[in-house]
Amino acid sequence: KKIVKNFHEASCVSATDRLESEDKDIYEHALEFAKNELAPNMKNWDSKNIFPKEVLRHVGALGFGAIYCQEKFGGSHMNRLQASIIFEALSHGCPSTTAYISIHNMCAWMIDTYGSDGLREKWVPSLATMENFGSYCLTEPDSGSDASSLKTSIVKKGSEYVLNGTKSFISGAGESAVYLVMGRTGEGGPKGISCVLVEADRKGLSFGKKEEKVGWCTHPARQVFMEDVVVPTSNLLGVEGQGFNIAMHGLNGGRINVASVSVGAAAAALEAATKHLTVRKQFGRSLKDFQPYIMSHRLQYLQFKLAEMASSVVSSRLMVRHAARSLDLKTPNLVSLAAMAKLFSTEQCSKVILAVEMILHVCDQAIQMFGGYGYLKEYPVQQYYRDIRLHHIIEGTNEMMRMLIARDLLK
Ligand code: 2MC
Repeated sequence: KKIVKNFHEASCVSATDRLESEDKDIYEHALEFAKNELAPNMKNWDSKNIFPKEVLRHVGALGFGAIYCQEKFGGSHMNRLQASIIFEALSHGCPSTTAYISIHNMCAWMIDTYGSDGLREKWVPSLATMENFGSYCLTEPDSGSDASSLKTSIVKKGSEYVLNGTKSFISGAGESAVYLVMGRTGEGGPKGISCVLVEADRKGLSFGKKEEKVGWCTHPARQVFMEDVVVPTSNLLGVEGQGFNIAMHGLNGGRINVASVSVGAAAAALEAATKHLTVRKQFGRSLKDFQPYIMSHRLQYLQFKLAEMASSVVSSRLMVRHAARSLDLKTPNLVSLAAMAKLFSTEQCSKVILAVEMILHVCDQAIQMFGGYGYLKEYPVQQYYRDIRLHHIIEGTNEMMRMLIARDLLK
């Protein structure tokens, strides 16, 4: 039963345009959930820094906890395009919560793809239902963009590994049951890095304070400290020295997912702005009518602005879905396409949301102290903006995305 309609379903900004009917159903299902279960809570979760565990379990029950993992371990066995569609739809309800779901999915996929059968059987089913949560631990206090210079040590002692080090900005830390830790088992640089699964109850694992963030407030980020944490060598993902490649393969999907979250937030903001222009009247006419015939008026450009915003949403979405299809097909250029999708969408979509704030701001100017709606927390656009602004930084800064694209062109 369809309750929520896809905004402008038959128009140029439709999110389901040209999708196969199965993918269209997936989008609408996720959107309905987002509008019914996420959107009504988004403001409260944000202002009170609530990590909505119970609702995340509903997300798991929908099959969105291990979207692209094997069915035999509880995954939904969907493709990357479908994952992108899901994250875009969910983002309408709460970009911050959706971004965490995307990181969690990256962790589930890494275990499903590189873990032993023992690790898969033990962890993927409960990650799929979101009974348990996962955290991805790459960044350290002194290694962000230069990820392969990380210092966390993983020393083999018989049938065990001993881990020492600190990880920073770890989403879900303190709440997650599993931590996928990239650490050094060998030489300096990427080839000496391995990926080990650390369970939350391991002795020597502890967490820093909950970071106070501008956005992404609906899930915690903390430092993760490891002091002589001992895990069995069977907790290794892949083989020793493969950890950096595993981390990067995870991030290719992560970058597409986070770009999808940006597209969803921008599409939601566009929807809000369009409705606002339609219902709000000033100077005896609806704001949507302030163009083109009152060209001298300060509000003259509202329609053009809306058209530019819609174009940004659609072009970003095309790029994201193109990258997702490339990841499904494992094309050789997938790294650059994922980087392009993230670079383009996160920046364009922030502009879309800034433009929404501008529209509200222009309204404010129009009748002199009309009220700064864009600045009020009552209006979700500021939250969309705060949440997706981080997407210029996480999962590889956009400067690193530019570097990856240029490197591909020049090689
Ligand atoms: N996909 C697949 N393989 C990749 C890859 C990618 N995206 N990026 C690098 N590699 C491979 C690369 O091909 C090479 O493999 P091989 O030697 O087998 O050919 C290996 O990894 C080493 O790569 P580089 O030689 O490029 O290593 P370098 O140290 O120069 O790394 C860079 C460069 C900038 C690409 C990498 O450090 C990077 O991506 N930095 C950004 C870090 C990042 O994204 N952090 C996000 C943290 S997680 C987060 O924010 C969350 C919210 C979860």
